[in-house]
Amino acid sequence: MDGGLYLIPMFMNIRTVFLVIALLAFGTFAKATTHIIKFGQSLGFIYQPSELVNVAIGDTIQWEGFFTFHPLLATQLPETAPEFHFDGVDTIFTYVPQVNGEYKYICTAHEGMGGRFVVGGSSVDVEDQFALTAFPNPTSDNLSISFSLTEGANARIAIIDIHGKQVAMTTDAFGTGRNTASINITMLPVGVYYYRLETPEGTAVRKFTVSR
Ligand SMILES: [Cu+2]
Repeated sequence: MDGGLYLIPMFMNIRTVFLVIALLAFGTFAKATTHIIKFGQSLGFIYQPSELVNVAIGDTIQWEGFFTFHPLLATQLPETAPEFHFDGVDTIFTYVPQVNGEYKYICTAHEGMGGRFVVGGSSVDVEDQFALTAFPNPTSDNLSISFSLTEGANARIAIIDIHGKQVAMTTDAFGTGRNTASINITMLPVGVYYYRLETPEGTAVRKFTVSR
């Protein structure tokens, strides 16, 4: 009798332990959040919210609006985070960050329309870190891109158009400190472009103009 009464709570305890484990596992899985960012239309030329600081790896960033009118382009990415851009007819675009750090993006059609999100609470402003600049700007035939690295590394410089598509590219080994790379842009038609510096420390994008 005593033994029987003792066994029932034991059995329930084991079940409770499994239940707690299952709930914890589900809770961890279910914690992945979808962060919705709306833009355009009645909101005007802004992203709402334009800032998200509590994003976790594996969360989904979901933009909702008209990308053909407001083309989306990532302008800052931490470390090895893949770049993103979208100007398709779909009214939803999603990105799942896999690297902690600060991400920035813009609408390429409207000056000053941009936003940022911080993953894992760590915020390193890569743009400031690189002190990325280009000259001359506007340019007609050649663009010199100047940037700082805290450690020597192979870096890639891509020229992208307002749709985020790569139109020119160069790769080289660069040293610690200040570096300058030149890229020939004589084949590019007049217009607005971006140069994207991709390094192991992160990726940063800035605008330039081709005029002749
Ligand atoms: Cu826009």
